[in-house]
Amino acid sequence: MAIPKSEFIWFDGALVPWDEAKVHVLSHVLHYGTSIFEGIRAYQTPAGPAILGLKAHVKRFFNSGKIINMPIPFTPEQVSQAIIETVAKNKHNACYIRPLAFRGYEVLGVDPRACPVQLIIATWEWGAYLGADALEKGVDVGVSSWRRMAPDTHPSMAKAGGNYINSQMVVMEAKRHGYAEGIVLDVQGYVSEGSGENIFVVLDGVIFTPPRGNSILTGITRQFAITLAEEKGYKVVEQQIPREMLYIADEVFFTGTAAEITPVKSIDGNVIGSGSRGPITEEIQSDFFAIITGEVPDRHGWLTPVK
Ligand code: PPE
Repeated sequence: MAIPKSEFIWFDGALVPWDEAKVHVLSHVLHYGTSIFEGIRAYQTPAGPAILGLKAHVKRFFNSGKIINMPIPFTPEQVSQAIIETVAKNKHNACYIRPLAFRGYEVLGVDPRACPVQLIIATWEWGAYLGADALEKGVDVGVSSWRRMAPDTHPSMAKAGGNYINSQMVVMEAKRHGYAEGIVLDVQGYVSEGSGENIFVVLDGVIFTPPRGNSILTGITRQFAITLAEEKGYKVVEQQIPREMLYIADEVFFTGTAAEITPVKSIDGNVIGSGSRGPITEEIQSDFFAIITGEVPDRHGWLTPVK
């Protein structure tokens, strides 16, 4: 489905009409994937729209820029304010927010440094990422034949445009096989993540997730899930996960801004647990949704009101 248009896109310091936010075809980013981005959501709460994890996302955005040597020509405070302004001016109750910094038009050739760094912030309304039933019923997924990029190749901790060729190969293969999503192993064969989600595995009451060293993007939602699980008294262990641990897991779930907290009901045709959303997944999920929709107090300060 085409992106549902909003009124404005914030572009290099000002809001411009959606259809006018354009770049030159010789912009460096188009040729070499020279961009960093974020995916953020704003949720509808009784007090108006609120942005989830704004501070953490803006911090990761600047860290991504630092990692790939793309200095963002605004301060974190300016970017945060611009995000709030864009959501407000587009009059969303709830939306997905996409800040993107990229190298623009000046020179071509691999070395990007002479090209200006430009910044856009777009917002649109985006529903459940992995399908309407996914949050409740779970999704069928498969392990990809592709591997996540090795740690000394692409920087997985940077949310950089170029990294997403890997994710695209993973998700296209998964869909070709009839799955909703793919799980990708790292270069050593340990579980890394989904094409656009982090992964958690529940086995014998303990919750496992791959650490930074397994070529993951360090997800903001991943950290929210860890916080909520620990608060409930669960032990969360960051450790290398062999593929077969997925098959014998009691529960598996994905976390991500777009995917939120989505249960996995089968992997490579192996039914996970009872083949539907598991009880620990449900507990963390309902806690998460209660906070982000303002049903219970925002005890961790995760929400930023838009107005
Ligand atoms: N791993 C990858 C590779 C990834 O792209 C995401 C987010 C995550 C983990 C989870 O990170 P976080 O959102 O901070 O919890 N993927 C974004 C892009 C999805 C897209 O299709 O574009 C997202 O969820 O917004």
